[in-house]
Amino acid sequence: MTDTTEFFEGIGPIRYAGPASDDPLTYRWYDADRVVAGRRMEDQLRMAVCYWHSFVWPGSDIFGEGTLDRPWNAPGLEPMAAARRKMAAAFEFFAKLATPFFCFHDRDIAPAGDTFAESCARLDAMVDEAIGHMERSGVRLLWGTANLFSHPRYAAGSATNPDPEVFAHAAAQVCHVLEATHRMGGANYVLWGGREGYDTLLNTDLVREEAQLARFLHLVVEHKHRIGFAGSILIEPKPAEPAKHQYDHDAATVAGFLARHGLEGEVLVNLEGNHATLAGHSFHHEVATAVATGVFGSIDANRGDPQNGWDTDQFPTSVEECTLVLYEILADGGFTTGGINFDTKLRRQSVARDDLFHGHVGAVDTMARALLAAASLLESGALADRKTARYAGWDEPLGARILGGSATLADLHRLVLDEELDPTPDSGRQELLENLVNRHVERTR
Ligand code: XUL
Ligand code: CO
Repeated sequence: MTDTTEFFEGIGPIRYAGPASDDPLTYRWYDADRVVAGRRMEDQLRMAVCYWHSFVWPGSDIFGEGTLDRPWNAPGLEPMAAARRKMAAAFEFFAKLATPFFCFHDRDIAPAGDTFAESCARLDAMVDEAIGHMERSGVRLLWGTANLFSHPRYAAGSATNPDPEVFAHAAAQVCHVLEATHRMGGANYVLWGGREGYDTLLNTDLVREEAQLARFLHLVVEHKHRIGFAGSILIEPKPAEPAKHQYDHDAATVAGFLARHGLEGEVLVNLEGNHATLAGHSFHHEVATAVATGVFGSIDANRGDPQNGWDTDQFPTSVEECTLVLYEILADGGFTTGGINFDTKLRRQSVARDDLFHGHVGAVDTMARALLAAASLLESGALADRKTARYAGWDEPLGARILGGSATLADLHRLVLDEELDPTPDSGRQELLENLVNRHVERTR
């Protein structure tokens, strides 16, 4: 039976109230029906709440236990009754926040059973429960994923495990969750490989592990086509944590891996802000690189903390940073199957139940305001015009000869000698361009 307790009494639904609103539980920028760059804001941003940090995580860290007020995680309940209660809380939250999507791992929504068969049966029952909630609330699934990192069997990796029986187990689990995602009408399926890497090279065969990972992805892609899943398969790059080194390090590494193994066009990336920081990149860099290499799919919008070097998964608050990210996405034509998942968690001291709303309301408004600034920047054409002018030489005869392959190294040697070529540097105008971006961020209403 579906739990009918109201967990967030007196809150929501969160409504648009305009930039002058001082009520912290209203949207000042997110106006779902407002058309921006040709689409409703809701359809342009495709925002999702993640199940795990918001409804599963109790506020524990490696030094301490849970701190958060999470009455849906009532101890002592039978595991499936507890799962139903947690799901009722989650869907109440999604509907009250009024964002269109959510994301989940199999283990977030259904407890593992004693056998693989029991785990599958429990997941199927909770998928049915979720479909009921989705039909009633209109909330949709941005992506599903399998947890291939918590169970001890995956300590040495799932696809990249030295034991093929573990590979088989991971394949069986992904097969089941991919089919569940399909049944729920999910727009994407994500693979995050936290354990696909190594802790020491002393016991690791890099050649074998790369071949195993490629084989695994081919199996997933084949199965996607077999069952008629129309969504995208996405890899979520991260350089480290929990593995010391993770194979899907960043967007460029994944693009190279896909090309090496004939997976181009079949697998895209889900890029996370905090993972970019951990890789020594900006979020902007990761998105621009994925667009440039043809692997862009979706994003997990969160941020790290410059004072520490781990995945803090904080709510996004920088309009400027998100403007640059959304500018690249809009310039590429906007999201197709992808969207914005808030893979965000509260601070451990944010113990009040409504802190979950404050975190998300701020994140939604940050993305909405960034969308307005990105659209204004794109519409002005200023950055694109500057880039076109900067590379104009490449459309002239010399550039065309070089890129067309008709000029040899020796030809260019002769050309520089004969014509005494002596190019003068042009200003890169970085400061002017940074100020231009800021003007769009400041003025957008
Ligand atoms: C871990 C992470 C995951 C993925 C889904 O850093 O980001 O939550 O988003 O497995
Ligand atoms: Co993530």
